[in-house]
Amino acid sequence: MRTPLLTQNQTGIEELPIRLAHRVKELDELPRSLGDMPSIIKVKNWYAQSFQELIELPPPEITSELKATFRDAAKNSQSLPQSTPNLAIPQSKPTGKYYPTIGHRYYNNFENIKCTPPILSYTDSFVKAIENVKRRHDPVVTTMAQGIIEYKQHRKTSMIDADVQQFLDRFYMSRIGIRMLIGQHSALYRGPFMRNYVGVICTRTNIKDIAQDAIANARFICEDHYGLFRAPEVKMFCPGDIEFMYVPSHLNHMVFELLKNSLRAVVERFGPDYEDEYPPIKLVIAHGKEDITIKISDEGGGLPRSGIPVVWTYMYTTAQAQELEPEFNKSEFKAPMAGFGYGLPISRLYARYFGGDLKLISMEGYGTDAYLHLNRLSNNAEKLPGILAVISKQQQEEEKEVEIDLPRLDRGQLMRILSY
Ligand code: W6P
Repeated sequence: MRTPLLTQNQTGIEELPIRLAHRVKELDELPRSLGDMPSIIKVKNWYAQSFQELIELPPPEITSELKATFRDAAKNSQSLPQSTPNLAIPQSKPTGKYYPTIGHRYYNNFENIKCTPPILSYTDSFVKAIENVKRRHDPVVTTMAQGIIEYKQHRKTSMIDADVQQFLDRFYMSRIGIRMLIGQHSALYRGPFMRNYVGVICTRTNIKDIAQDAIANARFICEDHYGLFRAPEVKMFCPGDIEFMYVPSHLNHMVFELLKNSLRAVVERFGPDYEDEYPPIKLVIAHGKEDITIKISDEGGGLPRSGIPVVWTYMYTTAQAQELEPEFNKSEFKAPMAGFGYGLPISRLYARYFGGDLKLISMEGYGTDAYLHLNRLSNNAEKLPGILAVISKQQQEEEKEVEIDLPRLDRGQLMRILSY
């Protein structure tokens, strides 16, 4: 087996085949009653295929002449990392500027270096390969859900729901990590290169803007689904503009998911004919030294306390979807406003991925409060390898050389991020 050149920059992308291999092993070691389900096997094969594709990616041809060219260039330029494995420089970046990547810098004004076709085409084919992996794995969540349905229909053993729950929580968390890794690497290579962004991480994520966006989308989906003229109102309370480092798409996903649940509860409690009487949903944003919390409160009638754990389970939700929607199929699975779906447990995983959490507190007969706790990732940075970066604000505003620091994470957080 040839060793592929996976270490292109320090996004940790070289981890990818290892993670994929771990998932193959875990899927393979599931109790047979679950692991033998056709959909689970399908998913396992995707992971195996992706692993193989990466391992077999032909390495670039690096001639000794090329090596010498780079060595000379490294000598002439103090700041060029001596051991830069990142040989191919994306052509789309402006000349002469430093571009932040994680732990490395990209340069594209190597006057005396020609990025020879083999190297460029390797980097290119590498990014294409990982993007292809990402695309292949798009339907993993729905296919695993299908696998759980198959398992429930063929259940022969006493494997309890808690085991399935634990497995899926781990499995989906790992999926978030893998997709983050690919997304980050591909965004750093391909762009778009936007101000305040490092790959898919926005160093100045504006919660208010994201919440506003999620509110508009969730209300639109709600109106569409129930045929309403006006969905319940969502009142936002936000003390000014709060900016922090986060992955905007994750934040959007979570807030949107919570709002859909609240809107659904309100509309279903009062019925579609009482549009003018819906009590508004309240969205409160608070920030302190450590936490940023978003609370979403609805008066949708709430859940009994015994119903709360059920909201987080994967097995229950598939069962529900199946019973409530006889024509349930894959395409409907992701339908807007559909059931509890997998939206809540997966949103909680997104929150936990960066050290946050998602909690529900309900008053049966009245309504539900969802608390989305986000971690304020420290600017007071310590250099650590990883996939996160903080760019100091002043330096960025001055558009000077950008110093890249990594956020201070406690050991637990770091291990979590690095090990998924
Ligand atoms: C409900 C059930 C629920 C789940 C998640 C968020 C909000 C709500 N409201 O009634």
